[in-house]
Amino acid sequence: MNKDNVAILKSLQEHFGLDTQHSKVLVVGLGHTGVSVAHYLQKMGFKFAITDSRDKPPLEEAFFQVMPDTPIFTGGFDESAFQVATHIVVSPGVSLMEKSIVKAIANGVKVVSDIDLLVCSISVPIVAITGSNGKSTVTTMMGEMAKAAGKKVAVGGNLGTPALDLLAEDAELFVLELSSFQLERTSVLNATVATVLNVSADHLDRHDDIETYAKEKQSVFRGNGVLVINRDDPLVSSMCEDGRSCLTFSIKHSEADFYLAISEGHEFLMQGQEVLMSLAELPLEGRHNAANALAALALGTAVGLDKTAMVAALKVFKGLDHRMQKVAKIRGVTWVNDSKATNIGACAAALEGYDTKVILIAGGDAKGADMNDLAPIIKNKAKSVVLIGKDSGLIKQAINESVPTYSAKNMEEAVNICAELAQGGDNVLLSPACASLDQFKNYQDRGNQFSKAVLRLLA
Ligand code: UMA
Ligand code: ADP
Repeated sequence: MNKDNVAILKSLQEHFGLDTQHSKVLVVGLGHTGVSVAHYLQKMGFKFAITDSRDKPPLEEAFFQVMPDTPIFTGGFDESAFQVATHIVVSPGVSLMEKSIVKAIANGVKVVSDIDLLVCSISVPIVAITGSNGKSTVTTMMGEMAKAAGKKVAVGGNLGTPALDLLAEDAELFVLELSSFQLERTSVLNATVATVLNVSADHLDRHDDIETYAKEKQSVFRGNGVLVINRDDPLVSSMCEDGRSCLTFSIKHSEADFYLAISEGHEFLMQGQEVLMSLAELPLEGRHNAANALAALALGTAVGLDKTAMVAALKVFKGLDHRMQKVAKIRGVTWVNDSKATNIGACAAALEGYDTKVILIAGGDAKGADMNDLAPIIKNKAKSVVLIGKDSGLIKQAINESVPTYSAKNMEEAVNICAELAQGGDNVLLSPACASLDQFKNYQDRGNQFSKAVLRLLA
């Protein structure tokens, strides 16, 4: 449940020195986070302004309609606005290394995140989920499990609904997907249970190196809640802390609390000696989704969800669009849309799930990742690779002719090349290992263009 306003203001004052009389808050970024923060600050009676570096942020007009009196500075981060601010709430898409922000922090301005504001506003358990891959899947799974167990649950964060908008739901449980950007600017999170699902190279254009990125992820464990640890990931395993209650999951080791076991040729999701369900009953493709299900079961167990309800929810969970989503089977060729694979780890997990070699479509913006890390698995699991996008050269170079590569100008051409290469029984997988923004509006647009081009093959 939400705290009452008096308790919220007390908590904000204690943690951040925020008070409605003296504090002046600058909201940096007029995106979904910025708008949710503005609504929150207005409701709580704070003085605030907004700045966005773009000339015309798309949400500006709609925002102006509902809050015409809010000062908005666009077309650059306004120095004068930073000078009068006592606190800044920086949207996750804006780097803390921005000149104006670095200067403001050096001058004693305090950084508060939307997640901090949420934490100070509720008195119910939080389940916090981070990792390089699988966050959205596990967050959604957890939400479905909690609903099946009869909980009034609010599900959001990086997943889509900004954390502060979830307050409207006055829920008894919050399930939050948190990105490394959200975590790096959050200081008071104390989740009842938290997990780092895995750590693989991502966003290295924003973080100094993978160790720094892993540290940001690890901060999800701040406080004294239960840790849910992936035993199969060495970077995550090393995050176990002495004296903390810890649940482990694994698809490789039966010593974990939640694990996979084989019996008479069938695999089962297990907790200790108890069979929870057969893996065949999980309607999702890929072994990484077995890991996701085990993680979700561990998280649910830590907040006391009913086991039967959790398992029932998993058995009907169909997964999210653009993640290992089967588009069509045409003339014996199966086409799979994994457009959300925006980093090497996700593409590698997708490839690992196949027993036979696939035709892979990859490429886009590599975000500073080293494509040499992807080359061995491509060599093992791809029979040919069709490359698209800005950093296709990096992948081609890394593959170094160990697998035939083809270049395509756009998605339609990539699909057509795959259609020529594929024979009955083949799988064609779009799993780009890169961000999409160099050629597409977003990963959804990339996935939709893929699906449309595939369906045109039917004509
Ligand atoms: N902005 C600037 N200057 C900059 C960069 C951004 O002024 O240099 C402005 C943008 O113009 C925008 C505003 O800042 O108007 C806010 O941008 P934002 O990028 O923080 O976007 P939001 O709309 O607030 O969405 C954010 C998350 N976006 C990012 O982290 C990039 C959303 O995650 C999240 O769903 C939302 O908050 C609610 O919590 C998206 C995402 O891509 C899905 N996340 C990354 C990922 O999953 O890999 C981390
Ligand atoms: P995130 O929210 O962390 O981006 P998603 O659930 O949206 O995670 O999945 C993103 C990509 O990662 C998809 O390509 C999906 O197939 C892949 N993926 C999902 N779970 C895992 C996992 N546990 N390990 C590796 N890759 C995964």
